[in-house]
Amino acid sequence: MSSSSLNEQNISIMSNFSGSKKVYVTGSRPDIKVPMREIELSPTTGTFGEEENPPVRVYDTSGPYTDPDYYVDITKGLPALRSSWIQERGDVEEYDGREIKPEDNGYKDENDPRTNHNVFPGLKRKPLRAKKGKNVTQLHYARKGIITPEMEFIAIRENMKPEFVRDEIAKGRAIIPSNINHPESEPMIIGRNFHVKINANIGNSAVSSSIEEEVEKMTWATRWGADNIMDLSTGKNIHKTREWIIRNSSVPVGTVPIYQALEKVNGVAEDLTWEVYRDTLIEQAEQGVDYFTIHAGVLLRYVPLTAKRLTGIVSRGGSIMAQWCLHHHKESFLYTHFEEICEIMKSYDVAFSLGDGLRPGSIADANDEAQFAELETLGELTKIAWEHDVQVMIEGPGHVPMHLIKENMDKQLEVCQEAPFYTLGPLTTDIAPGYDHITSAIGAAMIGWYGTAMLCYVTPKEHLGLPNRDDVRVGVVTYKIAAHAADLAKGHPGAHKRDDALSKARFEFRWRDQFNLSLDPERAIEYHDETLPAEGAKTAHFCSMCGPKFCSMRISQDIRNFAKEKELDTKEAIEIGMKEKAEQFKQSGGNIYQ
Ligand code: IRN
Ligand code: FE2
Repeated sequence: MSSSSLNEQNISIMSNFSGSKKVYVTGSRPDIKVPMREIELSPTTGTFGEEENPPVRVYDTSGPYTDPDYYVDITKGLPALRSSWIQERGDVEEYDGREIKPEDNGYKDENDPRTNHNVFPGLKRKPLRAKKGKNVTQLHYARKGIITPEMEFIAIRENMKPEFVRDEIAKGRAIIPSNINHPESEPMIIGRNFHVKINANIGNSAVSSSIEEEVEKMTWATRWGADNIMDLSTGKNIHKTREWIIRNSSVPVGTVPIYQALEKVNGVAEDLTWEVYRDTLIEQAEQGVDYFTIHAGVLLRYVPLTAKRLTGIVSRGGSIMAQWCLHHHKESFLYTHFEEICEIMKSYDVAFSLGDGLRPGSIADANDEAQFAELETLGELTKIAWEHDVQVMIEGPGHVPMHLIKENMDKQLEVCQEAPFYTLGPLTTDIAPGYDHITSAIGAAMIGWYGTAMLCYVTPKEHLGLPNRDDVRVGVVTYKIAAHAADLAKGHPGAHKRDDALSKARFEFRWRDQFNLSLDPERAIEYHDETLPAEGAKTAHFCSMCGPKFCSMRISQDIRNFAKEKELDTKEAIEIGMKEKAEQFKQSGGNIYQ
């Protein structure tokens, strides 16, 4: 595939949702421009005149793609919005970086034409790293009392005070994944006192999918509301795929570096070494990966605890490390070299996402000894990372029935000293392959309510295959529902505004506004139009669910108008109104099915 084919509109240029426009709120300096999506609403027209409905502003993850003034050229990548912030702090230096070797892309033969060293034609960039003795993490700055432009950006985005953002970071309760080599990213925060975030996993595998498709999945996922994406590519062209994704991603990008390290040793877990792994971390940090899943809690002595499980070890990274530990009968190099990993992390500001390699993979295995033993170790590692001022979040399960979910959250907060929790669902039952976005969104909503800061999406293809474009959309929207339901339950300030605006639009039969305010306006309109496609139906006072006569919303509106006209109080009006309705009903033949 050539780069030009990528430019020939294979990537669908992202359009904004109908009725929405992109707006920016400027901070204390002109280069802090926080994007928001503004949904315009039509006025309420009633029997008693017209009344304006103010536009609703919502959190916007779609990046410059939905800005009509932005010319998209994915071969050049996105503008480096954070570049000057990073440089101004005076803590970074450019350097030559690690030479990209053929095996970084999965090809052993240097003459293999697919080994394209010129990985990103539009950008000849030298990586940055911290100057000797410097630490460039947001946690380090926060602890020094500095409110960075990244923190101010987030304060505007979340409608919070900048000092509060700084304080939450300093306490380790929240993280800003923000590698200095990913200046294209729009700052976002993961912490339980902010909006609950969602992550979408994308990535090719040995059997399916191309670079173009992966870049498209990334822009597509963020259009629907993904706050983060993880590139879980395995197979060929890993380095190149990741470069394209990062250069075009306005959201933080996470990876699981052990996957690429395993490719470098031809998929033989026992051949992995600390050196191969360390080089992979540096390679990815230089590219700009914002957080690494590192399964450093899978200890040799925990592996036997999984022997009696119904589904053993289901984490990919966890099983690779378990195999290595058993084969060598040694403690994992991720654990023994943890401090060296911290040194790398703080030179680039890569955040830890401490992996749950022993998460339960079935309802039967939930909350078992292996799972909680690993969590203890993750708590211990959190302390070490914090000594280095490295940002940390903790990964969590998995498959957990509803009554066992709260224990997970409570334990995590205690053991990991309130470092943000990032969970995969959890799936609340095992019996619905094909619907695991739903089995898991139930658990995700619950654990989000209890305090999980980020939810890793699950698509309908979970356990069955690699998600395609539509699965990504369904997965993201499903998780936006879980995250928003949690925000409402936690009483996140302002979270209900969109609900209120949508309900008002629904009650007033402003169909267009109802669609535009919804998480998936395109699906809403499609379903509506399936039965009532005519333009007139967009203002009609009913839909095809109950038909014109039995619309409860219409009846209660009629009651209100009736009360106003006759100057009755609502109770009287309801009584009289109900009588009238009863008469109408009887006169029409009294058949509810007509
Ligand atoms: C999130 C919480 N627990 C696991 N995850 C995600 O699972 C993790 O961030 C990564 O995207 C994916 C891969 O995990 P394993 O199977 O390698 O552990
Ligand atoms: Fe599973």
